Amino acid sequence: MMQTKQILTAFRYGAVVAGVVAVCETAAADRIPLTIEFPPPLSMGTPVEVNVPNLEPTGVAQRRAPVMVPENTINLARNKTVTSSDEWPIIGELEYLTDGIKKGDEGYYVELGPGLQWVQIDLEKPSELHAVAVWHFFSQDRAYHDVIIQTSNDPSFETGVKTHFNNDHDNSAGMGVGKDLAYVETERGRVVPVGGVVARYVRLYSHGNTANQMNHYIEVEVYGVPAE
Ligand SMILES: [Ca+2]
Ligand SMILES: [Ca+2]
Repeated sequence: MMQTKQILTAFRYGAVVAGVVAVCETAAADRIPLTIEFPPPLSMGTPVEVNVPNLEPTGVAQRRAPVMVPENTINLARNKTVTSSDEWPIIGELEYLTDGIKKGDEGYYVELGPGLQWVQIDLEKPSELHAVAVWHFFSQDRAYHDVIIQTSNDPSFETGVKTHFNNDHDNSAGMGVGKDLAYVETERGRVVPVGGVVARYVRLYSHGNTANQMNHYIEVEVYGVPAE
């Protein structure tokens, strides 16, 4: 009797494991490489030295494999509401972040005040998210300090916060030491995988850059599966 029970349990366990494996394989098979439309590069003029201790070597971003996403993934951030720690930008409007225009020229970026600032996008519904793409500014060689990308279902980011990217190597922003590298901005921005996290809000921090103390954004895209 005992033996039969054990065998049955083992059989059930095996069936469950096989089922899970099958589901995972299906999910992986349905994934496609995320396609992102990159704007044309801008001629940079005289190269400027970018001096930060944790800088990513040149060209690494270009060689990175695309993020694999479900087929029905779209940019959920398009035309969504943006708020910020700096409600009154120095140049431009917060709406520029989600207007779909990714040009590097004057007139297409918003400039926020100096110091640590954040921008936040309300996706309106908790959604399964796979990647966040950000373009700060790419008409000059520069790296932004303390780039931190988080998601949460709490608009105040006090609870349930997940950090997906953090290059604050000395914890000056107070959100923990970040292991990600600083990077020189290009027309390819930065695409950060967020692993299917379910969240309504996306928040991005920065603390000036290697050229000046200001914070800039041209566009932020949040790729995910639209909520039902
Ligand atoms: Ca824009
Ligand atoms: Ca720092």
